[in-house]
Amino acid sequence: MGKILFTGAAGQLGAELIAELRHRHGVDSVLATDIRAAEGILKEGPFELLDVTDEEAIRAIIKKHDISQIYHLAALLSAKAEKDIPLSRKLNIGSLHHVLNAARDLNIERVFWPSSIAVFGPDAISNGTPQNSPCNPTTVYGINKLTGEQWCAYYHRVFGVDVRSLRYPGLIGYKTLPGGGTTDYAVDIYHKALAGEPFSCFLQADTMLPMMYMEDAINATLKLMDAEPEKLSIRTSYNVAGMSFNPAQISDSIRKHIPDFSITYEPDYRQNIADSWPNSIDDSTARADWGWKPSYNLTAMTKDILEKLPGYFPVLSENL
Ligand code: AKB
Repeated sequence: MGKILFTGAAGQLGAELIAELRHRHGVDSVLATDIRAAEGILKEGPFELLDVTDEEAIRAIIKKHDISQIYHLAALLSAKAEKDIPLSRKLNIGSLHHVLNAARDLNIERVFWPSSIAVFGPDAISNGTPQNSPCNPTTVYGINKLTGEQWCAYYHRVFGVDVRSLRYPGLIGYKTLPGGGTTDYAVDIYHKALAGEPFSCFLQADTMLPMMYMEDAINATLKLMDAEPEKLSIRTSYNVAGMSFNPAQISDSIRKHIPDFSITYEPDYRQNIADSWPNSIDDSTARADWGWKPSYNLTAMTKDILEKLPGYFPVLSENL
């Protein structure tokens, strides 16, 4: 097998997936790339600067490093995408085309591309949203994700590109500080709680959203990428679920460890984005096809983060 290429490596998901894959296959087997210089663990292995809107630059890196798998994570998250439609199209959709074309032309064995629960809009069944629920997203980010899913399915069907995808819920980890997402409040809240500060939440207390602890997200991603191709009945993107909660419930779970923690609610434009997304997700197809099963609920995640975060110096990230 050749090397594994990551784009958007400095993001919330990239940094942790890279650490796990380097642990499994050796440091030199994973090439991290990002538009920003390497920080933190990304300095501990091969790294190149890469602007994924430059198709030739992607192809040059693939050839130079003998790449056989690609995790294409570079993207603007939902809140940022709403503020810059041209950049979000160029980055979230344009670069996906560059990667899919390169995968087709340069014999890449496998590609991973992240989708999101943002593909679902207000028409979707909001509790236990099924895999094939009507989508009709109303956000810039969701429109791009739904488009990207269809392109992945097309490249698989027509060109045989083995591209795989998950519809991630809000991802919660403590090793990076996400920037630009609607579900980011559920990461920031732990940092404020541990600093002994009150938290001002940009969503209302009862805004229920699907979420997933980073450990589960890493596990789901690598399980999907390791699955035999014949097992995969979905070539757009798989629903995956971890837990669902609202801001009031996560603050209650923190208060069990930090009784003085306080939260106030000041909803902004991100409330509309959150209101258009499901409350909870049905992931039975992922469970049946490749054995997906989450391990963390809200109680277990809060305990783990509050124990481990104090020893960490998270890096700011704006990709998935
Ligand atoms: C975001 O909030 O933009 C992301 C997502 C749900 O895709 N975390």
